[in-house]
Amino acid sequence: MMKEKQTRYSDGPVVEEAKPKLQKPQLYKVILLNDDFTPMEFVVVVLERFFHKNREDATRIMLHVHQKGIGVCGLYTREIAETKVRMVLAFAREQQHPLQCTMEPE
Ligand code: TYC
Repeated sequence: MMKEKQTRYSDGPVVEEAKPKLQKPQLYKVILLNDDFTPMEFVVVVLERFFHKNREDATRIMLHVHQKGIGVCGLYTREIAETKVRMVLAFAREQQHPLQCTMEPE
């Protein structure tokens, strides 16, 4: 077992052990934007289906976006966030809703 981080050789140089560095990945906010046409119920379903929100949280987030114009659905690493955005947009277009979804660094 490694007990000390520094080893001092008499009065000589202090030797530092290399610290193993694990970088935390940059996280991205996945964002929903309000519009006048997408039904509230559809947005709630999107939040349940793609962001694993329960109905209560999904409704709260949908109403926040409806009232403020923008809102965060969740925080994800870049590739997961990109996939969520694509899936939401594909689902909305399939149902012919103009819902907009995007991402930005945390
Ligand atoms: N504003 C929409 C309506 O009144 C509801 C809505 C909420 C649409 C959130 C988009 O991201 C959205 N039907």
